[in-house]
Amino acid sequence: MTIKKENITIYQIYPKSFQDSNGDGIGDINGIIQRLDYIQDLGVDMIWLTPVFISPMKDNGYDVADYRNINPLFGSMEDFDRLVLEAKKRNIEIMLDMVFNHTSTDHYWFKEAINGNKKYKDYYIFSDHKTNWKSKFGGSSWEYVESMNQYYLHLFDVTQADLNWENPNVRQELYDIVNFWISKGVRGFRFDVVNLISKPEIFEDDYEGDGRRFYTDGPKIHEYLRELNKETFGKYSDIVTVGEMSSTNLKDCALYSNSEHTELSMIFSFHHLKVDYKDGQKWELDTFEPKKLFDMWRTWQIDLNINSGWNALFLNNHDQPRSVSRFGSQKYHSESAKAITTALFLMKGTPFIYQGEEIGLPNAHYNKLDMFKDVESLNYISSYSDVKSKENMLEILNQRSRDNGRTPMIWDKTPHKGFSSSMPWLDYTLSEHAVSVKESIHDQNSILAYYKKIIAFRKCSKVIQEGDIKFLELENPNVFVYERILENETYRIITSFSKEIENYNSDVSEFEVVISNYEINTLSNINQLLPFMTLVLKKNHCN
Ligand code: TEU
Ligand code: CA
Repeated sequence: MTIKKENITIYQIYPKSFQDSNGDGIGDINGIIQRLDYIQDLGVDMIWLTPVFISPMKDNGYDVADYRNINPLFGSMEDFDRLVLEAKKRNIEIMLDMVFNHTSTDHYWFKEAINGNKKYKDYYIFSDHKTNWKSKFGGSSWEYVESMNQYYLHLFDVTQADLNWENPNVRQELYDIVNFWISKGVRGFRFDVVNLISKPEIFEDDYEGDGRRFYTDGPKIHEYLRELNKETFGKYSDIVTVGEMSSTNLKDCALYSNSEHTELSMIFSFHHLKVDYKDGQKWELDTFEPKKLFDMWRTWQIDLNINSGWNALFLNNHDQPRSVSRFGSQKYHSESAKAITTALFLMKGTPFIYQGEEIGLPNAHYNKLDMFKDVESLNYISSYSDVKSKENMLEILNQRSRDNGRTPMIWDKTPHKGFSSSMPWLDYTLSEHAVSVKESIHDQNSILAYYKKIIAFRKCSKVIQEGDIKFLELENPNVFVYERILENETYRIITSFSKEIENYNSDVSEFEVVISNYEINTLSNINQLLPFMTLVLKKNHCN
């Protein structure tokens, strides 16, 4: 099969938490190789690995100190080469994570810069004055370097210094890195927070916000992405790219993912993952109203389609709490996991499954603050411990911490869950709803079995891959309905996001049931939907 954004499903691996092969409690590349048959059996076409490069791991690899070598924690370059080869044998390609907005302050370039090497000083953003911009991980986004009497910019952690994309030498270095990995057989790239790389010419205080309006989707962003494309992956027809777009907008995203292929294949946007934030604040809890999610999905689908852009379809990744805990239900754990994925993955775009999602892995449900390990969570605890109680912070972290998505995989129910032979670097989820891969494989009704069904269905359906999308029943607060249409075929996908039985009337006599998360084979009239019921219905106009 030729790799095309329309017909592939991508599986994201967070290597640290996937499979440990040497008993140090940390997942590694050889562990991934051991699990390739499982991944192939799922039916996915590409694996995205979050960063496995040399790194002090302050931000779990998003602080890269050497882009061309593998972190010994994860293995060696030989291991990586074997992974590429073994994956290809199974018709699976590898996507790497390129963190090009910033490097670790341990990177040779940064060390040279603060040692007074002028060439490398111009690789970063140094300034005599700081602005009032906030780092995305808390605190100021400028750090003072005494020996230079200057500040450097870090939009993320203080150990993640922003690169100066204005400098053509920096851009060339980064393009060479992409080409290096292409020559190793890599066929996919995810570009981390790539819409933040173009900074303004003048740095000024932001009196309306935290500074992001000055550098998000910045002045030269499209110019830089076009150059990156032209100098690297744009020379090949079988490479898939996705840009992570932080706090972005529809207009730029249509350009980033335009069908002329001058920038990237597709985008990750996050507006749909802020629908349960109170007043946009990550650390403030709010009740989830499904209609807010539906509205956001519809907006992004319709707008990117009209403007020839392309969405990545996802609810989970290593920065997000688990979708089943967030938008689903504990009581209807299995039904809700299946419903959510049906609604999401049959829309127009490229689906991304995040490790563990396919077995319905829930949030961490930790019972102690010190079980959290993520730099963002630790910064949160230290900045709020004076104003919030421990219980309150624990409740919030159990819903919002990035560690919810980073707990190790549960392969079986032995003490170390088949993940490792010793204590894992981060505790397993304590949730009683966690089901192992082993249990799932033997259960025809498992979430895993259902994911396989959806992936396989998508793979052989041109309508789902390429058809138009039309949304119905826009005012319904709990039921999400759309049709996918191509030539003489129509699929109607109806999904309830309600824990209750929904009164819902619809004449579907022209349709047949193709997939459902409840045992239903035929139906002519719908009167009600059971909790988290999903139905994939098909109408053939020639009949
Ligand atoms: O994430 C960017 C990003 O904006 C998120 O970290 C976001 O701020 C956070 O999830 C909100 O709570 C990317 C990577 O995915 C993330 O793991 C890195 O920490 C970050 O970039 C810096 O490289
Ligand atoms: Ca290991």
